[in-house]
Amino acid sequence: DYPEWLNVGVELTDRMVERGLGDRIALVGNGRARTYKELSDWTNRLAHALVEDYGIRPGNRILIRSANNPAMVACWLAATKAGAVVVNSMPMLRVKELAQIVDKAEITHALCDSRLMDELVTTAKESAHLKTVVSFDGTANHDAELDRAALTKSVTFQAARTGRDDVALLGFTSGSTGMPKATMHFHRDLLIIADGYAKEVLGVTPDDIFVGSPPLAFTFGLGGLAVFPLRFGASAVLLENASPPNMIEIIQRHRATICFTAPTAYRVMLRAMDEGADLSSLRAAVSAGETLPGPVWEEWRDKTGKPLLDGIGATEMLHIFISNRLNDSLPACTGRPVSGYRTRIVDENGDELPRGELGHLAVIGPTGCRYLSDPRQAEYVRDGWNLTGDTFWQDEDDRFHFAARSDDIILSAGYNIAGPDVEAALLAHPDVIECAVIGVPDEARGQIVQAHVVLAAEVEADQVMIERLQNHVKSLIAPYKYPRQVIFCTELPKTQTGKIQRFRLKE
Ligand code: 3SK
Repeated sequence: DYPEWLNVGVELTDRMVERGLGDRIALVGNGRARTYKELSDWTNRLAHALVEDYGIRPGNRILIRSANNPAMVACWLAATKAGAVVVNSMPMLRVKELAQIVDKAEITHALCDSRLMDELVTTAKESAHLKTVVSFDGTANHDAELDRAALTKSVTFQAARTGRDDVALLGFTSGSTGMPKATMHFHRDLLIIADGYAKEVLGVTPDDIFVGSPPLAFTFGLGGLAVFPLRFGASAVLLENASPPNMIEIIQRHRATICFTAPTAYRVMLRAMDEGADLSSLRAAVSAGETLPGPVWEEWRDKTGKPLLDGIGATEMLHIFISNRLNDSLPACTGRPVSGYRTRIVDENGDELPRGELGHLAVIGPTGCRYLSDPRQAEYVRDGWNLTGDTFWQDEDDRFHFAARSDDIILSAGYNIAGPDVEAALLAHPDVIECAVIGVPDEARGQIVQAHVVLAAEVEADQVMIERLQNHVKSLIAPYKYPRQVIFCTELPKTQTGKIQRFRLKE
């Protein structure tokens, strides 16, 4: 039940000041902390500049290019207050990828961290749509074009009269297939994910301090590191460098209470705890974006006494829609739907399958799925149900269990093998840092299991190690699942949001 006229930029800033939270810290980053009152004033000044100096009007599509820092959040909120439709993008994107986004979303204006201008200026030169690129200062100095324009503006701003169902955000899928899709999200969607997942699953309060690694350009990061803290008067520490060692240092320094990151980083945190790192301030640790192996969940619970909260989300649905709960969590299990979402397991025809059977995960809910002018809408959304591309099964207790991305089920000698089962077994070996499992064609078996493994630095990558890993897998899971081929590598191909690109290993 949200009011008909709603602007999420206002809700996350000015409204918090009205609620008496103005003196609390909202955002920390690049050596400075900003209160809610400062964030409200800052975003209002920026919004004036966007409207008065750069001609931004409701409905204009704006791209923001930055690493995670408070200035990026301020630009996003200011553009939203002005009624623009925002696409957040990552610093790693190059001209080709930027041009795809600019074309698809018909971007007219871009706000860019002054340290990252080159690629965007080149993109604008070649674009029929993008005409205005404005720099902002992502450091704490406030000394770039937009900052200077905002300096003298008023700290009050009459936000655009946006409807709750007006589009506020375009989320681009990570494009693991090379053809990114844009998903449309309304002003109300950004509140729904906070009032659903963040309230119900995390129980966020103003005393929480958020930290994490996903880029704000990825809706996992925008929710977890901006919308969730700001909706509840909590604080977020934003890191331009969110490498696991940096995150560990920041968690300890700020006594962070909620962390959003991926399983690989949690594995590094576990090793750091062995070396004495104190992560006891974390009351909730959210893992998504990749499968969380059962052994990592177990070790985390043993060391911290708390569960690692695995969940599945999608840019299409804006955020996490199935999740474990702090008091209801199991290893190798994704949990139950978040309030407001319904999920089911279906066959190729969209018919629901009985409990225990593997099938395609379908989800329906208030936040999606609406692709921006894309014929693939009909392929991925049937009768309102979004087919996520994941293979899952549901147990008798209504919990959902991930098997594999539907493309990653391996059919070998009549067996269905879920690549993530083999990966979890390999990851339980102390010498394995990361791995990815795929099926490769084989004359006798149809497909065989091939593992790509990154070993710890000091370990010899030889035939003895291959056999050791194969025997290790056979000792943990059904022997027919063992990797008949093991390839050692120094790193795995990943999307810019950190997902392993198994399709590139297949290529
Ligand atoms: O894993 C994802 O793709 C995702 C996307 C958006 C929000 C949350 C998640 C986990």
